[in-house]
Amino acid sequence: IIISLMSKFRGCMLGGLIADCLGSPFEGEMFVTTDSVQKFLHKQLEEQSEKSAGFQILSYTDDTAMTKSIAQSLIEMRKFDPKDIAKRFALEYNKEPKRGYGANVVDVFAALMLANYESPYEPAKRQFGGFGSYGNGAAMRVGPCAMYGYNMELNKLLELTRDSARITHSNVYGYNGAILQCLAIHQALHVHSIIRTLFDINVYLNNLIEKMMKIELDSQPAYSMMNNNTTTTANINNNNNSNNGNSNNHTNIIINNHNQEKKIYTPFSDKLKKVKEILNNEIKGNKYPIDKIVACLGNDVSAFKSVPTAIYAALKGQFILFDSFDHPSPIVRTLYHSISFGGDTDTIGSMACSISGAINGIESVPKILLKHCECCDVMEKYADDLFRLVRSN
Ligand code: 8NA
Ligand code: MG
Ligand code: MG
Ligand code: MG
Repeated sequence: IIISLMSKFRGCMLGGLIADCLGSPFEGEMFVTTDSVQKFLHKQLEEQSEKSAGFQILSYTDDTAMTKSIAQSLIEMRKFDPKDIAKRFALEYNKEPKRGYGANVVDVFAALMLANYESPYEPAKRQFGGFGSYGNGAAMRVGPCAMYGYNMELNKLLELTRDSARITHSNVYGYNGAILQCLAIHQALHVHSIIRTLFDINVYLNNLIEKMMKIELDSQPAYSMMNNNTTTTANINNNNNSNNGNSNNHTNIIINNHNQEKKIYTPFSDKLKKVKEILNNEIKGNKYPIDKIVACLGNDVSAFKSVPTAIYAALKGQFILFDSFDHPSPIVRTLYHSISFGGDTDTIGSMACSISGAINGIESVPKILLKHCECCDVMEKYADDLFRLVRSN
C-alpha cells in the first residue's frame, strides 16, 4: 500500500487533534485502568448519528490551540516568522485562556504581549530562574514544522524547530524534546509504506537515534549547565516511580587522554535505545506491565518524560500485540496505548497519533472519531494548505 503525501499530512494533523480531544478527559489521572480506556474508546467508536441524544463533541486543548497558531503563521506568512508566531500564541491564549495551558507558559504570553513581540525569545529565557521551561509544550505543537519542512535540508529543519520551541521553551530538554518529536513525524512522513515488521521498527529507530545523537553531542554545554544545577536536575531525573532501575542515569562518563573524566549527556538518545529494547522484546513475545513502561519512559508534562513515550506508543500501535486494543486501525491502538499510561494523556496521545497518522495517512483515522472532535474541518484545511505550500516551493 502506498499512501499519498496529502493523506499523510491530513493523518498527522487530524491524528494529533483526535488524541488531544479524546485524551483530555483522562489528563492528569495517575492510574488509568485499561478497562476504563477500552470502555471509553468503544463508546466513541460506536456508529451513531451526531444528532442522537448524548453524542459527545469533545473540546481540544492547548496542544491543538498552539498547533493551529503555528500552522496559520506558516501558511499565511509563507515562511517561519517567530514574531508572528509569538503574537498568535498570545492572542489565541487571550481569546480562549481556558484551554488547559501549562501553569507557567502563560507568563511568557503576557511578557511577549507587553514587549509588543519584539525579541520573541527573551521572555521564555526568564522562566524558571533563567533555566527555561522543559515542559512538553513545544513538542506537542511541532507537527506543522515537520510538514512545512518536509523537503528542507536537515540542518534548516532543526534550526526552525529549535526556534519555534524557544519562543516558550528555552531549556535544552524542552527544545530538544521538540526536535525529537519533529524528527519522529518527519521520518514518518517520509516512510513509503506502512511499518509492519520488527525490521521496519529498527530501521526507523536507528535513524532517529543517529540523528538525535549528533544533536545531543552539540548540546553538551547546555546539558551540563542543567545537570550541574542540583535543584533543576532533581526535577528532571526523579521519577515518580521509584522502581525504575537505572533509568535515572542518563550520563555516559568517558575518560579523555588526559585521564580526566568527562560526562557526555545524551538523554533523549538513551531513552530511544530503551524504547527500541522494550519494543524488540515485546514483539518477540515478552510482556511488560504498563507501570514498568511508565517508570522507564515517563508520562508527565516534561518533554523528557513524554516525547520518547509518545514515540513508543506510536510504534507499538503499528502492531497487534497481546495487550492491544482490539481494533484494525493502528492510530486507534496508538491512542489506546497513550491513554493507558495515564498522566499527560492528551499530549502524549496527540504526539503519538500525529506520528501514527503521518505513517498511515488519513484513511487510518475512523471517521466517527473525527465527528467527536471540535474543529476537525479547520485542521484538515491547514493540512491541505501546508501540503500545497510544500508542493509549490
Ligand atoms: P510550562 O512551560 O508551564 O511547563 C509545564 C510544567 O512543567 C510547569 O508548570 C512546571 O511544573 C514544569 N516545569 C517546566 N520547566 C521546569 C523547570 N525548568 N523547572 C521546574 N519545573 C519545570 O507549560 P508547557 O506548555 O510545557 O506545558 C504543556 C503541558 O501542560 C501539556 O501537557 C498541556 O496539556 C498542559 N497541561 C498538562 C496537565 C497535566 O497533567 N498533566 C494539566 C494541565 C495542562
Ligand atoms: Mg491537550
Ligand atoms: Mg493539553
Ligand atoms: Mg497535556
